[in-house]
Amino acid sequence: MAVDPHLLANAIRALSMDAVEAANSGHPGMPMGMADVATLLWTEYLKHDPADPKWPDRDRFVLSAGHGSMLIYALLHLTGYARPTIADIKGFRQLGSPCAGHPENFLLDGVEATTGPLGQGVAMAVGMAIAERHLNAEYGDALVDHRIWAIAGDGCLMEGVNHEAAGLAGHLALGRLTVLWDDNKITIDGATGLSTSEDIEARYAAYGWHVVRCDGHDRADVRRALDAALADPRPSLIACRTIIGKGAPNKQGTAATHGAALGAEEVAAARKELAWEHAPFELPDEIVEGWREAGRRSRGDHAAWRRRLEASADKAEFLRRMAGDLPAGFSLADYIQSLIEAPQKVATRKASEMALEAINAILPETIGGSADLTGSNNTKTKNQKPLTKSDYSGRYIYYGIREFGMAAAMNGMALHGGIIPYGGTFLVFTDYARPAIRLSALQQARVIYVMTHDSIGLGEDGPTHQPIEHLMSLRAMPNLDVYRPADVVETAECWELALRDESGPSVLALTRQNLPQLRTQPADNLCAKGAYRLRAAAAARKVVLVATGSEVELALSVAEALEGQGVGADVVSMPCWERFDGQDEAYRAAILPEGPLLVSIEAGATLGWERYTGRSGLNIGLDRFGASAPAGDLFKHFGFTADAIVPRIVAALKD
Ligand SMILES: Cc1ncc(C[n+]2csc(CCOP(=O)(O)OP(=O)(O)O)c2C)c(N)n1
Ligand SMILES: [Mg+2]
Repeated sequence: MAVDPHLLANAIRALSMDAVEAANSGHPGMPMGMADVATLLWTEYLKHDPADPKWPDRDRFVLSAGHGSMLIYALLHLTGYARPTIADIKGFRQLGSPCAGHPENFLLDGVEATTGPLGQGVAMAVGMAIAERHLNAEYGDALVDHRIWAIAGDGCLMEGVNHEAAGLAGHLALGRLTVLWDDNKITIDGATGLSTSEDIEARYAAYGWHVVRCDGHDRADVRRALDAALADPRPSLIACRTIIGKGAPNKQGTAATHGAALGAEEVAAARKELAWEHAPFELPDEIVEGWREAGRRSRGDHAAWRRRLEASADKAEFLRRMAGDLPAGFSLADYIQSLIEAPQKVATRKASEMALEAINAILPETIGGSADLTGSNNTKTKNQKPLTKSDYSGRYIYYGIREFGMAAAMNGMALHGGIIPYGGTFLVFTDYARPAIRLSALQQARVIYVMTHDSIGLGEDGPTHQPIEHLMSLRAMPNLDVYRPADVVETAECWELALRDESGPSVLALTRQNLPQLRTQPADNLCAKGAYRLRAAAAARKVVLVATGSEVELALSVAEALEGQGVGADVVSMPCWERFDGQDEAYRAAILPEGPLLVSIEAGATLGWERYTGRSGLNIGLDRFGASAPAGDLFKHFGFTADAIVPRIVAALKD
């Protein structure tokens, strides 16, 4: 016999308030307010199989309002996922429990995205919806035919990124996407009326979305809205009018329920109000069985899908792509060999395009794009046609001027699986995308950022466009590999490393200006070690020059000049700090030995180079904003010439 849906929803409410109470920390209001909507969604609409949480054709559910994390922990537990267990939930927000403060994708199956930074969940859901349609275009309905659901709060729909993401979703007509808005008219500071009076429904309609409203506590009305969303070809926003903290009789409807334990007294009152007589964390068998039964709902769909997969000629390739494995034997060696045979003097942004020509021809899983700088970022290759609402099979996305939205969408694509997304803008605008880059890193998502115009070398556009602190600030981010290749060969090597790194994002910092090919001998991937000796001192070694990107060429000319004065100088190219730091002590000491004067040269903030050069080393960089002028004039003006640098080194050697 079917269990009363109110009881199912109250199980979410009870678990949420009890877990927050036990932790004396967390957000009971949102899960209690959205319990009814989520119950209907998860018991009748969401296609998933708790016995196989990675089933590729499952629906994706994103809790964009990540502070309501107890909602998803309760849903996963109740529908029968192996984790979280009740013990995990009892450990909510404590060390060792997968029930972290906010949901983290790598801690629990069924948590498709790490959320909490408001707005980004919606934007990642847009990326997932792009991935779904793209893979559907490639593999057909038999293998790819699912939906993306997101729950967003008032906060998600205030954040700027929701504008970028919703604009893109409307433009691409991503009808598989449904955003359920927890329209409770409350945020932390109080009523939403304190800070906003916009018409969100009109705004979403203007983006080209289907918009429908319902009473989030009236099951029939929520069903009507969900059915309307399913029937409409556009992305849907469902405004669910809810009462935050519903069930807590004295606090519901107020900000007091948003982000604090309700307190023993109010929890007791809520138990009475909900007629929930069970002790904390105790769930009656009949309610658990009701939920488990709902969790088994899609088993038949799953089995039918498995049969279609077995019968599909695409099986092996589809599974390879969904697993994130590169094709067996993937390598850029032939392309790199062609460079050794016929050296090229090109900007590294152009070198990136050349590498991509080779990559995109052999990796069908790449989807490129740019935030309206395609011709400057060199992100589009000849074989890429645009991904549009009339042809989702395209492998190039015109993201428009939406850096944050682009980066978040790329996270969504990478998390969905089957796709390796890369996208470009100017390096200086990583600031616009940074919150999503941070989530790429935290979520261990393979997203490749093609960031061009990487220094004052971009020239006349001036200081607004010239990155200074960007390389260093990106290097400060955990689990992000920052590459700054010095020539066409290093660029290809760095691309290969970025593609091979399944468990994290990479930034490729690339030049606008041409650079000579410095690597002319066949070799293994030297960038893999992060830094390597490009030139060994001829005279007795007194100096080791460490440089990145466009300044490696300069370092070579400085070394030549020093050698002319009888001063032996190594040149170390260091395209990737993170990789170098991962080498053993012997390798690091061989490349950056004790004794010689260590000199860093990079046209950006010097902060941090001391870790390699020591306190007595010399750090040549730029700790002020740039200026508008041709690149050559700027390098001269700011002292990035051998004539300016050699005397500084000679003086330092005398100290
Ligand atoms: C980018 C970002 N800014 C601020 C916060 C802190 N924060 C968490 S929840 C919240 C209020 C969100 O209001 P709403 O989405 O309406 O959630 P509700 O109170 O209804 O649960 C804020 C400001 C955050 N998590 N992310
Ligand atoms: Mg709210």
